Amino acid sequence: MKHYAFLRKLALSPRKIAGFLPCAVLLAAGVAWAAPVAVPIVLTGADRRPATSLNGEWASIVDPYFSGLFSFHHEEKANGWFLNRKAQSGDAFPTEYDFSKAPKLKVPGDWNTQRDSLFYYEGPIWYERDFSYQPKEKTRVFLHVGAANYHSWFWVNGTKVCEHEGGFTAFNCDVTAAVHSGANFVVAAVDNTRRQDNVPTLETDWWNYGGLTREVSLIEVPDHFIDQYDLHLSRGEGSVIEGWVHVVDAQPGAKVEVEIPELKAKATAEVSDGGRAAIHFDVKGLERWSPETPKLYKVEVRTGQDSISELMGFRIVETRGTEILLNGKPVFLRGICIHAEAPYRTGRAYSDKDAETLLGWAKELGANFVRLAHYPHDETMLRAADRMGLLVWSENPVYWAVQFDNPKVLAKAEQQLDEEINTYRNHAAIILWSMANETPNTEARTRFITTEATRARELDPTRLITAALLVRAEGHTKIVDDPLGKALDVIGTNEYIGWYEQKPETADATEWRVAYDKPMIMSELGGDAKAGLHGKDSERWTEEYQANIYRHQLGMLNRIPQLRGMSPWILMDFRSPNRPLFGIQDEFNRKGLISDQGQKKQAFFLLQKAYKEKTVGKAE
Ligand code: GCB
Repeated sequence: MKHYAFLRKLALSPRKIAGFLPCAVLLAAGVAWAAPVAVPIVLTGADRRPATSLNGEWASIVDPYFSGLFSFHHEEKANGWFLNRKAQSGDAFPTEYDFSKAPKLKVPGDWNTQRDSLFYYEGPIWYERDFSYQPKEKTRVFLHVGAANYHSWFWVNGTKVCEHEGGFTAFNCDVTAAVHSGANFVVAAVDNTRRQDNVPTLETDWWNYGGLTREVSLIEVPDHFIDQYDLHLSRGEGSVIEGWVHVVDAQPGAKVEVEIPELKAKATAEVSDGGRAAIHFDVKGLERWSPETPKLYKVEVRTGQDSISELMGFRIVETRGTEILLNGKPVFLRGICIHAEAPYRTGRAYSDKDAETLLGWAKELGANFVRLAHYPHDETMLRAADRMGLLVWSENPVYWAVQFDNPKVLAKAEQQLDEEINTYRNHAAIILWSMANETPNTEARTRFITTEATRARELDPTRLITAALLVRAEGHTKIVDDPLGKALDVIGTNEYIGWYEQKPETADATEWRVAYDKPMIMSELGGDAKAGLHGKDSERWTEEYQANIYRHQLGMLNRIPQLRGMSPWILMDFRSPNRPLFGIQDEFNRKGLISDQGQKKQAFFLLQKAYKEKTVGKAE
């Protein structure tokens, strides 16, 4: 993007130097600059660093008018609730809040499923938590936030430490200057108000879960520290691992080491201008990561006093004509879409257990691929996918009709894309970065998403770029010619024959015309069924009707020559306010193959059979 050109010349990503040039970055992002506000940074592998957890119970105050931050004339208050004031006898003014008496909310966790009165709540809520801390010499300390939906503000001991937009990416606020020895407190305000110029925008088909939805911790690093790194297998012959390690505040000539002890392989490189050390080394005897052999290696990344021990797989993904190649061999993606909805308890998923359950079901289905829709999921999902051998489609939340002609919205989308890629770039499981879902075919849209795709390729040229497109029809012919296809490596298409259009049987007579000589993934298909509701194949909402959609779809999919994958909609029922049909939907999208309480529907077994017997998709 144009605003970032001056940063690129310095070979730095805007997020990376955000800590040093906060005002410039805010201006670049089109945000009005009032006072210097620290911009959070990305720490790759944050979950591999020793951390002090701040999970648990936080005091909470619901503040629908945001009077804790804004005065009656809507000016930002100097004595807002972030001061965590305690009333004193003789005070000349009343203190109208008290965190020590306020009810609690659990972190991580959305607020909607924790308190009945917050089920539909959209607005700001304040959080407060006490912690004790002992500052150390030559140590920087970051407040790590796994995700806060959507806009969040953080203060430590009354000092503002950062502000962040975007509900699905992790960020880290430098709190070194704000913490002190002994008792400390952190206050957060989180606002999940939907706005037209947000990403995502006003309309989505999932619940707008608010709050500190993922884990929060304190991470200590030495004063010269590794913030981001990228290590991957080079495309081409042999086994060469390449990439870079970036060191913040690196001394001139500082050394970086990358070691894979199991392979007896080690690289040493010098940090150059801009803080990056280029890595390039041969490894012998490397077992490549794949769904069949999800081999992970311990990788040590070190500089000076700082070190991170990663668990990484190495593999190559590329396209050849209409094929997707994994480690040089054609692969068919037998997949399923997944929302970050927590199995059994509903609400936003965040834990290892949630990930194991969801991805365990995907494995049981016979999948080798999951589309993590429609936003970046928690890193626990990616760690589990690496471990379990599931290829991943990871998605930026440019969903439906965001304001494509608004440069501020582009900056928000790019910021979230940067955070997603820089946080998750070392997960072997991820093969596809998806730019968007079901966007309207307009010039502004095509320009916007092409800009995003260019940005994604610059940040990470090792993966494939995709998006889920809408498809048009002429009679029984489905036509894939959305101009956005030009910007993609792999075309994703969504269709709902048998549910939103025509009958399940119509699929038998449907042909596909695809204008691009590229691999295609049927990124959505399906229909609703209430688990346990039975009837004829022709009766909507029954398990039989849903299974019948799948039966007819499978035949049609096999007739699309360039189809290289599929991810039906969706693994498990999930909450959506668009789905009020009483007694059937009850505010759940019921297109799951499994109910939110874990009951498998008939379509699960039908698809499982097709995946296990490989009767759908190209032979590999
Ligand atoms: C779609 C959307 C997805 C919805 C689904 C549905 O096309 O991509 O987010 O939930 O359809 O169930 O209508």
